[in-house]
Amino acid sequence: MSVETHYRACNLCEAICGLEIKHENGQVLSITGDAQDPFSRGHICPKAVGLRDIYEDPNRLRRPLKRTATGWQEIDWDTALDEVAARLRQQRDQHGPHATAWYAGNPSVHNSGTQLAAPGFLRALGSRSLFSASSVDQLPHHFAAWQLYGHPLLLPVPDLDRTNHWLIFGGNPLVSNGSLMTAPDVANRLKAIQARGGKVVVIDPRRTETAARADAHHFIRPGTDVFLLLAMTQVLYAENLVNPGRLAGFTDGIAELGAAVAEFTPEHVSTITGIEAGAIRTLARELAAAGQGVIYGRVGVSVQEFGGLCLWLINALNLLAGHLDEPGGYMFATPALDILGKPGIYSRYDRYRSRVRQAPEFMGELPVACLAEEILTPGEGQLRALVTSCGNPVLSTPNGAQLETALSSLDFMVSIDIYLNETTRHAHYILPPATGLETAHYDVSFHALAIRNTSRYSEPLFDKGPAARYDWEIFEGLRQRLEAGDGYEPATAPPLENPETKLDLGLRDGAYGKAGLSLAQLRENPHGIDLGPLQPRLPAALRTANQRINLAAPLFLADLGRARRVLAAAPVAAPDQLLLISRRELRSNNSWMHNLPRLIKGRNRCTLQLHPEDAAARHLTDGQTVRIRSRVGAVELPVEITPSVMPGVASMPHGYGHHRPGTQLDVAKAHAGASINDLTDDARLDELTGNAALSAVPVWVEGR
Ligand SMILES: Nc1nc2c(c(=O)[nH]1)N[C@H]1C(S)=C(S)[C@@H](COP(=O)(O)OP(=O)(O)OC[C@H]3O[C@@H](n4cnc5c(=O)[nH]c(N)nc54)[C@H](O)[C@@H]3O)O[C@H]1N2
Ligand SMILES: Nc1nc2c(c(=O)[nH]1)N[C@H]1C(S)=C(S)[C@@H](COP(=O)(O)OP(=O)(O)OC[C@H]3O[C@@H](n4cnc5c(=O)[nH]c(N)nc54)[C@H](O)[C@@H]3O)O[C@H]1N2
Ligand code: SF4
Ligand SMILES: [Mo]
Repeated sequence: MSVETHYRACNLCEAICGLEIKHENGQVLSITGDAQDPFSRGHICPKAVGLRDIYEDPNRLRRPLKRTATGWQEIDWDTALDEVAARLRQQRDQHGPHATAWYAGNPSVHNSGTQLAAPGFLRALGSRSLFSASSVDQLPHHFAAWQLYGHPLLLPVPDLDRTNHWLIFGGNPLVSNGSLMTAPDVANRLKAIQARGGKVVVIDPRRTETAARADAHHFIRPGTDVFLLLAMTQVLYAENLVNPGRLAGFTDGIAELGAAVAEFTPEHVSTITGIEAGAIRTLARELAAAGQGVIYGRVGVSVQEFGGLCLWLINALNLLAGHLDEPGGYMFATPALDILGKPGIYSRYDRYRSRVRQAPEFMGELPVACLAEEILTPGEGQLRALVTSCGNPVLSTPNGAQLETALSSLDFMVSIDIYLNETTRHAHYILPPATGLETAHYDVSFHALAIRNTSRYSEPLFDKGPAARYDWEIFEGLRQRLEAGDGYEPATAPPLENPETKLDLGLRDGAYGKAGLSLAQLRENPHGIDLGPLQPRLPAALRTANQRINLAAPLFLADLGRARRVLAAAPVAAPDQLLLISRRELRSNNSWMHNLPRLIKGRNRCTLQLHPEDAAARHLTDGQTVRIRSRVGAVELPVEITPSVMPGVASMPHGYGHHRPGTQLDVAKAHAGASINDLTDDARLDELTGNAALSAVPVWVEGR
């Protein structure tokens, strides 16, 4: 055979870069950027080669595993699916459907097989004890979108290619490659803003890689963005800079919002945020003065106690400054595949609550910060079984050590995952799907969050072989068995529903269907199809009952009371206490790519970054091992002394902590690090949205 070339989209992060893969005889020879992809234009990051390394990883699971008294045993697929379905049915019969929980992790949205097929399985499971990584990530974004625009998935994105002023709160797109903003090659798009005379400003307690390339950066005390945003809003009103333009015609609550923020003057919030009043005024004035400007917030403002309020105010500021739904501002994509579903009033909020903490459901989910207590607290409705898919909550959710204790107490657990890791080691069965290069893929979510309208479909590069199953086949196999009960007969079972059929129908029914967009057309265009720049979509796209936006929604106004109380109390940090924040690094991806030698090699990146003042106060020297303690636990790490973090702040990456026994991650184990989520506190929640407050966790740091 000769060398062949395959084109596909990288599904490791939200940037969805086009890849050009040279291969021969089932071996990958090289992975480079696809220069013909109109969206990513040849850009890739160092993680792209990870797709090959995952494919070849000897630790990656290829057969179902069953836990037995003498260890893990490989079993065949039909036995595995039969036994798992039987155990799930048994749980349901004994304890009711809601005693079995579900946790979906991040790669679920990077995997169209899971995304399109898991809902069918969940319907068959019938449980409302549903949890996901959304509640350690972006629930506040969904909450604000629901309240303002009527649907949690109607999420605006910064129109990067046309903006002249980009104000970033709590995001580090140069490392994360962008999030809730699909924008491959952020670095060059950022440079282009500057080249056309525009300005990029970053608000972050750490001088990030993005901040280093920006025109201005302000340190902010972690967890206090809500006050800065309130004060910026106040400045717009106080200085007559409110100018919603055509949006005034369908926006309510402008005056009420002005009244609600009136007390939050820049002077009033300066101490708590650590930002001078004059600088706050400048931030607001510049946003208002920018002809084409946008304020954007990401994980840093979402995973904190006031995440919901932060995202409300970020949307409101864009609207008030005239940037919402305007070119160069905060716009809505028009995706080829609609993800909003049928029109109708969205009402999936507080229909039921978590049993122990009474946290309200949102989007059919409960906060994952409540998962461990729901398993550990005895009584009517206690969780007894768990299904995980694409997730590693032991490392990714707050108080992971407590969750581990909880998982080990379950009657039954099954994980659909490619690794035997910190979470799946607690399962009774692990069902490993074919992955990455073996799968077909369409970015259902990320085309809907992209800064240009685009569409791209990827064929599998390698045949998964007859012994493997796709994620969607696992879900469909379980769904059929749950639905058929004892009557399940493999020989007479109907064919599994391939999600590609759904995809094709969705494309042909979608915004570009009439113009000919279909799966067949995408197959003929392996570099993807550009569907043009973002278009204004309001008010037609609104899903609110009256087709208007209410800036003064009662849930937000009520939650301001919580913010007022925090502001009124003197700064709470004890002098010896630091506020812990998380960071990402380019060659890593949450918790699960540390087993790839090419990505993990090099200096140890799992360090605790401290400002020189804080290190001196504790008599610490660079590289020394320190003990970090919080209300819930303690870990040890080498300290990295750097002025790039704000005084009073400690920064550590998330996704490490691979020392736990019983995993099959030979490389990651040798680079174990420590898990930040052994320090983050399950009790800290954004009460409004249910998102975990992973940022600004009080910790104590001392030399050993
Ligand atoms: N302190 C702190 N905690 C955080 C964060 C933070 O910034 N700070 N970030 C949060 C965020 S934003 C997120 S999204 C979460 C992520 O939280 P999780 O989604 O729980 O964790 P991941 O590390 O992404 O785990 C992905 C899992 O999917 C598996 N996997 C990979 N590919 C496939 C596949 O094709 N099919 C299947 N079935 N499984 C696959 C991997 O083996 C791994 O077990 O972590 C959150 N936790
Ligand atoms: N290389 C790499 N890329 C990734 C991932 C990865 O793990 N590695 N994960 C992917 C996932 S799941 C996601 S969700 C995205 C996330 O994408 P981003 O949100 O862009 O990524 P983060 O690096 O978490 O950026 C959060 C920033 O918030 C800052 N921060 C922390 N607390 C506060 C605060 O209180 N206020 C303010 N203003 N800032 C604060 C942190 O210092 C950090 O710089 O990245 C995705 N891409
Ligand atoms: S930026 Fe994201 S999508 Fe692009 S190559 Fe890197 S991991 Fe893949
Ligand atoms: Mo995430």
